[in-house]
Amino acid sequence: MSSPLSDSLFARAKELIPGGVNSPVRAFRSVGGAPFFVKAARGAYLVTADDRELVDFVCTWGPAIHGHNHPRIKAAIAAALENGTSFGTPNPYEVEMAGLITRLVPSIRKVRMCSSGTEATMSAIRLARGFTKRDKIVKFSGCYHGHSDSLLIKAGSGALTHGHPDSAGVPASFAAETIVLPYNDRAALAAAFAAFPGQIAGIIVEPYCGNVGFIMPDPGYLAYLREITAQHGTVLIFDEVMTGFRIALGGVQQRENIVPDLTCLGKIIGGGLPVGAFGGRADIMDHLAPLGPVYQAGTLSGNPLAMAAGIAQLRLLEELNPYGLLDRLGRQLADAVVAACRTKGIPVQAPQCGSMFSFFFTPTPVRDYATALTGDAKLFGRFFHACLAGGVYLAPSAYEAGFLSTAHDGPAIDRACEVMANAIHGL
Ligand code: HOZ
Repeated sequence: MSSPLSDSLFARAKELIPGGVNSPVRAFRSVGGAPFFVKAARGAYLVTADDRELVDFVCTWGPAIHGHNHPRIKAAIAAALENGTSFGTPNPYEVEMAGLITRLVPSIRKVRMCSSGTEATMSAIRLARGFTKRDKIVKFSGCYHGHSDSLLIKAGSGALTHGHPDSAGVPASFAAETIVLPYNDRAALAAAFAAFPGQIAGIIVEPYCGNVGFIMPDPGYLAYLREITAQHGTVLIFDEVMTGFRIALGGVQQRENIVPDLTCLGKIIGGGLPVGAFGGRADIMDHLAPLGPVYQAGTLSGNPLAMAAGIAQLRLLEELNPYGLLDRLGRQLADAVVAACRTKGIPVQAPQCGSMFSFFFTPTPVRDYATALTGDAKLFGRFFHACLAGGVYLAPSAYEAGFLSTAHDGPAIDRACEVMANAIHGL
């Protein structure tokens, strides 16, 4: 979707910013072509620098669950702005936010705010290590937990998309403390506990994976994680940066009825402003400085504008309880693509839960990293570009989840279903 304005902005950006982007997932390298530039976003739509309107299924990578620039969130930010942008002291907003989070996600008895999902997962890992006095952690291949050293190993998202799931720059000695296992594989986990008795500080998992495409757990798998971690005194960390307040008000843990020890949050709780949070059992959280020996800090943690935006977003979710609507929209979209693929004879897997979805062009059911890679990424690239030409924006990677918002209800979803079905027919 090149245009003179986007092309010249990108040319200039490439001179000044590595790859022309401030986060690799925004580059179009795996689907081909060049990213477009956006000057505004409203409801379900992005407005490009060239005045094209696109139905947006990236939703700023998850936060925009009420659509872009919702009037209530805008008003909350504007009101907070009157009082200042950052205080560097405790503020009333962060207390209100902590109250909301602990009420809506009952496994979180105490919470610490930070500025990104990466900070949340990095800090939760350090806390698990400090609490257990053990060094090893377990993560699952294809899960992405931000870009801290311990976690950038067999990682999903941009790391996988751009072919560097084990990032350069992570010392081998750090990586040696991270045990990487296949998701949904109970035997592999049992073997790891047997191989490293009393050494595993924590398991971190995206309970529903969103960074290798969208993948759900086998029935009973999350309960197994809870059981085996409890047996071994290992901290169970749910990374709900994507799924928190999106899959349900109380996240995947509410939907699956699992109580993790720690939970990482981000995206939705910032209402579109930079934010992260981690929280859980009070006895673990009290190991954080200033009460305990595990250090964690941040100049803009609990930032009043981000807190005000997040509070407005969470209150709106409580008021509207939109999860039935979001699931209906998600199913409508998945059904439209699956039906078109069936007509055309294209094998597809379309996992979807509520407002998260993805499409893998493969006959193989997708339940982990290895099966996700069976998807035809080249075909996905053609599908992506056909959608974009028709005015629908999906994440520019076969290995990212799609996101819906309440604003997609109505003309946006109908238009998207038609465009996406036509895109399949044209492949
Ligand atoms: N976590 C998101 C990708 N799966 C988006 C954040 C980023 O820019 O990497």
